[in-house]
Amino acid sequence: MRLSNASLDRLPGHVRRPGYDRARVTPGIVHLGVGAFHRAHQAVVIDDLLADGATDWGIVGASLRNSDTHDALAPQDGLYTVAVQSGAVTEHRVVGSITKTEVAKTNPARLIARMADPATRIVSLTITEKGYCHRPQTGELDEHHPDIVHDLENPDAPRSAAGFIAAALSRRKASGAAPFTVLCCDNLPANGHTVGRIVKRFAALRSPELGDWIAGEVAFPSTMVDRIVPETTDADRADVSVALGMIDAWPVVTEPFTQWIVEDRFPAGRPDFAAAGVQLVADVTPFEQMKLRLLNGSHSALAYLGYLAGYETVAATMADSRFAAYARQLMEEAAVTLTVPAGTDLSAYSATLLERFSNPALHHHNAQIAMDGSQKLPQRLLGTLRDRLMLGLPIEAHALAVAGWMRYVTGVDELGREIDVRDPIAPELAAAARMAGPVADRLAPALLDLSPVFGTLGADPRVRKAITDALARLYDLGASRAVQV
Ligand code: CS2
Repeated sequence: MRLSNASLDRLPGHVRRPGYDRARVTPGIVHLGVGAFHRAHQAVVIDDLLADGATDWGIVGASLRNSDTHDALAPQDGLYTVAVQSGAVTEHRVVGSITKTEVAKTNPARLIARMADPATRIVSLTITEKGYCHRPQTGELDEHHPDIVHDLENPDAPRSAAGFIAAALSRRKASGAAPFTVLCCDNLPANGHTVGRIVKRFAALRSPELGDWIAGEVAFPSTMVDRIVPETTDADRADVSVALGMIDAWPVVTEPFTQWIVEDRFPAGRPDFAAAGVQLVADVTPFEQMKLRLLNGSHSALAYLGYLAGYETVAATMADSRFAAYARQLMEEAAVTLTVPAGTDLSAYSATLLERFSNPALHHHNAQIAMDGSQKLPQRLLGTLRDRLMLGLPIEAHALAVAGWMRYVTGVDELGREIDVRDPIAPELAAAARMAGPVADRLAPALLDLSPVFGTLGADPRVRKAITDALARLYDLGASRAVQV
């Protein structure tokens, strides 16, 4: 038996299921990037709100590239399980808020029409950092990105998120309909402003008039999103199907913790997010910076250095007390650069992070977090580094994290085994590594010269020295000993 509307009432009693009639739900949100993170985060919030009666806020979940999520969920009427894991306990919940799935590539016109429909009041996104086709260091649209070049030539059959948003907004402008709100749920700095800047620039390249209309009419609120959601494995699929007594082709596995902080700017309306525990605030910046620098910064550092030391998951890395101490040190160093968000105790926040990273039930692979480092480093590690220099503080711990990335992207681990380096600029990284060889004082400067990642920071002699020294230590001692800085 397969999970679907028809089999819902055959689920065992311990599995929570949608507390509303799915047939009455109509779509109010189009979500771009319907991956594991969205399904364990926003879609759960909406599931709660639908149960509270907000039935006009169903989600149409679109994948921009692959059809795999659609292929798994369509036969299940969009239903899937969220398995919340903590220690030995797993709670299962079937979520019903995604009422339809689309594959943008298969039928771009249908997705644009759905986004252009006035019933769509929010277009939200989790397309990962690289999905924005931007320059991570400056936050500007990369006008030479192949998808952007393609979308400017084919505005009605785009590939990028910016292309779809501009196409749908152009349709709404032409028909006199009010625009939707664009809600970015990715780990980008000032994510609303950033996606706003990218979309406005893209639209202006299409037509200055469209660019002006978007600049004047469309809201791009910022958000801070947080829940650790590892990639689903076949073992997860098997475990969930046993617990359900039926097959779920694509459940998601996550931790108990979840947080969503949203800038309250929705001219086209929004569901009553607060009723589902979302924090609505006037300014997300301090929350977002805290999360990017404390959580994601140490996550990336653990991923590179833990991987190099031979650990497969974050929890396994954290079980080595040297790495746990290093993560704590990174958090302390990042904390002094932050404006503390109202009502937050940074040491309690950091303690919770260390506990979350150590959750042995979550098999969060270091390799997954290590992916796309060129897009992640600026907001996760380099901002802290820059601020600490300005404050006249030492930067060794953060320099070592960057050195960890450098050694990782050479594509060879400490035992000489090949690393599958996944990054939009992987060829450039590989070329730099090949030219320099595994020699710290050649490799570090070669990578620091990559201005899309390091900007002007890479030219600062203090940064060059600290990172080169850290990389030399890493080559001399190996990651497990180097983290004892
Ligand atoms: C992780 C994040 O994969 C990564 O880069 O650091 O996905 C992290 O798990 C989430 O941001 C937690 O909210």
